[in-house]
Amino acid sequence: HPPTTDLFENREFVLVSNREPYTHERDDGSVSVVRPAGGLTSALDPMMATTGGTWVAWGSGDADAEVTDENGCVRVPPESPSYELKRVFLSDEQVSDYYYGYSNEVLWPLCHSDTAKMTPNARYWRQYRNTNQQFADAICSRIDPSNAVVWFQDYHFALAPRMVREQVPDAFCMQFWHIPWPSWDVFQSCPQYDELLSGLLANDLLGFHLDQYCLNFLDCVSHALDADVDRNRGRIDYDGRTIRVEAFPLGIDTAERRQLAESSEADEQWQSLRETYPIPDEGQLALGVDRLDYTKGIEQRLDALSHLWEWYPDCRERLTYVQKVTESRSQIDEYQHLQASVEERVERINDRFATETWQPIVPIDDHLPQSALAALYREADICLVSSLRDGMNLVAKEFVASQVDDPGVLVLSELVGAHEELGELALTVHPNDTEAFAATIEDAREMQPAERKNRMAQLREQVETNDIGRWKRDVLQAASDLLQQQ
Ligand code: GDG
Repeated sequence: HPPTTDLFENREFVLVSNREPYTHERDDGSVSVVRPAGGLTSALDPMMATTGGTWVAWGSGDADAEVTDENGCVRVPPESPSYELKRVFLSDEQVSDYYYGYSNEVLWPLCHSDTAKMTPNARYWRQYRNTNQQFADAICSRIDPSNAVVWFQDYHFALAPRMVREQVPDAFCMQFWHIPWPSWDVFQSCPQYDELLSGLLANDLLGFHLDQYCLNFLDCVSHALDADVDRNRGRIDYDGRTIRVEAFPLGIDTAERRQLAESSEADEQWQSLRETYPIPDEGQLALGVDRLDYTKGIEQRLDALSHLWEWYPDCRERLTYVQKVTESRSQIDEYQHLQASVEERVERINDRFATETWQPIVPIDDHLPQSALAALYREADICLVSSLRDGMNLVAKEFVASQVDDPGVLVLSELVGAHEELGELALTVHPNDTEAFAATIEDAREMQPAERKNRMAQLREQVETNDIGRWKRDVLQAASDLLQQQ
C-alpha cells in the first residue's frame, strides 16, 4: 500500500473533527498537554503525523487559547511537531446548543431511530448552522481548499461541506459518519431533513460503517431531494455533481490492543483493580464497557443478568458482572435519568442476590487508563454487548483483540454494526428478549474450551484483518481514485 501522502500528490490534507487530538490544560499554574484517551482521535493522529496538513477541531481545553498563534494554530504532536492543529473556539451558548443541543439531542437520537428522545428547536438549529459556518470559515481561511482534501468526521458537521463548497467550488470534500443512518420514515421526523441531506451531498465521498446505512441514506435522498440515485452503485447525481456513498467498516488497532493486554502494566492494573473493587478470584467474570448512553442497552443487560441469577441459581456466586460505565453528556436530562435508572437497578440486583462474600455486579465509574481496560478485557470470560442501536461498537472488537490467554465468549446484540462482521462467531442476543438473553449468557458460561478457542481464533482473525489500518487505507484509496477521475 502506498503511503497516504502519495495518494494525494501535493494536495494538503485537512481533517475536521469536533474533538481535538490534544488539549492544553492549566494545572497548578503551568500548562500541560493532555493526550487523547483512545478513540478515533488517537488513531488518526499518527496518520496526520505522516501526511502533515491541518487538523481543525473545537479548542476545548482551558489553556488551549494560550498556546495558539493569532490564527488559533499550534503545531503538534508536542514532542515532534509535524502538523497544524487549528482550534475553533466556541462560546458557552454554542457548546450548549450546537454540541449538546442539535448534535446530541437531535441528530444522535434521530440516527439511532429513537425519535421520541429528539428535542429539536430553532435555537439548537441556529447554533448548529452558525458553528458549522464557523468551522467552514476556519477551513477556508487556513488553506487553499481547491488544492486540498478535506475530511470531515461525524454528525457534528452535516452542513459544513456545503459551506466550504460555497466558498471554494472545486474543493475535494469527504466525510465519515460514525453512527447509523436511519430509514426514511424515521429521518423524516427531523424538520431540517432536506438541509441536512443537501449539506452532506456537498461531499465527493460519503462513508458509513455498513451497506445498510448507505442504502438508508440513498433512500432518504431519493425521497427528499431532486436527485438521481443509483442504489446499486452507491452514486448520487445532485446539483450538477456526482457523490459516491460507500461502506467502510471501522476497525481498531489490534496490534496495540494485543501489546497492551500482554504488558506488565496490564498485570499491575489488574492487581490494583482487584484491590480496589470486589472482583473475586474464583468463578467467571462477565464484562460490559460502555459510555453511559441509552443506545447501549445497559438497562436491558442488567435485566437479563437479574433474570439469570433468579432462574439459574447455579450462577450465583459463580458469575460476577463488572460494568465499566463512563459518564457521558451528563448535562442532558435524558442521560441523568439513565444514570439514576442504572444505579437503581445495580443496587436492587445487588441487594437481592449478594451474599456475605459475593457482590454480583461490580460497577466501575472511573475513566480507566488503557492498560486497566486491557486487563479487564483480558481477564473477562464473557463480554456482553447489548446495544439497541450502535453504528459499529468498538468494545466488541477490543475484547476480541485483548483475549491473549484463555479465550472467552463474545455475546453480541444483533442490533450493532459489528454484528455484521462478528455475528456468526459470537453468541447473538436480542437485547429486548430478556429470557433468551439470560439463557444465552448461561450458554456462554457453559461453552467448552475447544469451542471457545475455535470461535475466538476466527474472531481474532476477522478483527486483525479488518483493522484500523485497513479502514484508513480503504477510505483514502477510494478518495484518491475519485480525485484521479476528476
Ligand atoms: C461512536 C459510535 C462507533 C470506554 N470506557 C473507557 C474507554 N472506553 C472506550 C472504549 C471504546 C470507546 O470508549 C467506545 O467506543 P464505542 O464504539 O463502543 O462507542 P461510542 O463512543 O458510542 O462511539 C460507535 C464509534 O463511534 C466509532 O465509529 O463504533 O457505534 O456510537 O474505544 O475502549 N477508554 C478508556 N477508559 C475507559 O474507562 N481509556
